[in-house]
Amino acid sequence: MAFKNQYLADLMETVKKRNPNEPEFHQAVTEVLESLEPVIEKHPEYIKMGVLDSIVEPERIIKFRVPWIDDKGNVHVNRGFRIQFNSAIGPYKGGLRFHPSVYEGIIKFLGFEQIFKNSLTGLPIGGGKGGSDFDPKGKSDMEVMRFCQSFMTELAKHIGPDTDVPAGDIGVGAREIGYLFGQYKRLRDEYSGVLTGKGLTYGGSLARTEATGYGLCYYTEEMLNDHDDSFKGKTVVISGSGNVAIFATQKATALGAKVVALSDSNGYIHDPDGIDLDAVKEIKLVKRGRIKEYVENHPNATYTEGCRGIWTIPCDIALPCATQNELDEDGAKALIANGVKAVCEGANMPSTPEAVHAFQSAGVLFGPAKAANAGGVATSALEMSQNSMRYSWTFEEVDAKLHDIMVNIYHNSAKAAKEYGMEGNLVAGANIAGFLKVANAMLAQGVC
Ligand code: NDP
Ligand code: 2IT
Repeated sequence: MAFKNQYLADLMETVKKRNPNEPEFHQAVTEVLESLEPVIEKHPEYIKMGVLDSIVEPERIIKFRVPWIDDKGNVHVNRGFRIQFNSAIGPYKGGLRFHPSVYEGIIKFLGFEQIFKNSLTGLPIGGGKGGSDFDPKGKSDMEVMRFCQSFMTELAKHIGPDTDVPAGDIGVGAREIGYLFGQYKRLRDEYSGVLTGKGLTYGGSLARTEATGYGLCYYTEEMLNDHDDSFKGKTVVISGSGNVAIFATQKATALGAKVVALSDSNGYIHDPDGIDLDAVKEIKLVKRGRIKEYVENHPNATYTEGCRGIWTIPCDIALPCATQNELDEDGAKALIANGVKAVCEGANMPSTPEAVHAFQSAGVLFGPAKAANAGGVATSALEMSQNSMRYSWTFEEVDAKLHDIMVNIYHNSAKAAKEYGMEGNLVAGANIAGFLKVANAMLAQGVC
């Protein structure tokens, strides 16, 4: 889509020129700037004070070498990144991704999205993201440990509980966070909430593991309730089979839906009887295996090679929970043809712009990632609060706060969309509501 506003068109050109060959970052910025057209027409002060020029430029980019030694004694060198994007409303906060596809553009898009997502939670957290092109798949625990220790040896110089608080993302779960935390503590001689997603024996919060998937379902349920509908009796397709997908499956099932499909980067399973989540947890969380192993013990289930075909399975609700741009226009058209009612994004930017447009044009309820998957980082912020208090809330207390946060995100986004003349457009609503809080904090703090 072309920008009607010349200032925004010029800004987008500058972003592309300054960040060449980073299509994911361009995609994320384009979507946000498009939503902000009516906002800056009403508030020219954001342009005058350079808020938009600043918000698309990271405060700091840290890029470093990560050497490590495998079990056979061979030396490997990976690249590490931490992008500290915006600290207007709190310390930088956002996950670390370990995946071979990671490069600066991926971390930049994720860090940019994180600014608005974190703002939507209503909690005092700025935006940041990091990671490495290291692939934890097929590595031994000792190799992962040595990698994490090397990664943290550099990262520790740049983070801290009041400065920047990383967490998990793709390829970074409890095991990696444990090794990273251990190394930070050793280097700094400091026991603090410098990372979230920690184990429960050393400062982790109850419900953080479940939070992104649960939060996604709380948001989706609220959106459906607002349209006199719910998860009850619905057929659901979820992509991915990692942290977000597994706990989205658990909560959607608890809310009365039947989840019939999951995937990984090789292919997808379809179980018309409803996914047996204990079996998936055993394969993915305990054995770190592949999703195709599921069909060995589930005779009614089928496995298909290739992950994009998952969107051809008929369903009422689709929850993409794997990775960016995994749901394209063809996938969207297949879902729409099969009568999908709602799509909410568990992964970050899983739908291409063409897919989002197809859903919105067809009247499908569409919940964008920065709103729908904010439950993970929101609960990370609750972990930071508990660490600061040196106290822990019960599972039920954290879960209740998470639920309230997701309900508020839905309504605040819906309200912002309406206020700016785009009723029902939850993409624009999330971008506007997320932006306003950060922009006003930036204005108040002066050009800096
Ligand atoms: P995990 O590493 O636990 O799981 C990732 C899942 O996505 C795996 O099933 C993986 O399959 C699949 N996947 C990864 N890359 C690709 C690819 N290129 N094509 C197809 N499938 C792929 O990560 P999470 O569940 O934590 O993260 C999933 C998504 O949710 C990401 O977009 C992440 O940014 C987002 N997210 C995560 C949050 C969290 O708290 N963890 C919070 C908010 C958003 P395979 O095993 O084959 O690689
Ligand atoms: O994309 C995300 O919001 C996350 N990976 C979670 C970040 C966090 O700090 O918990």
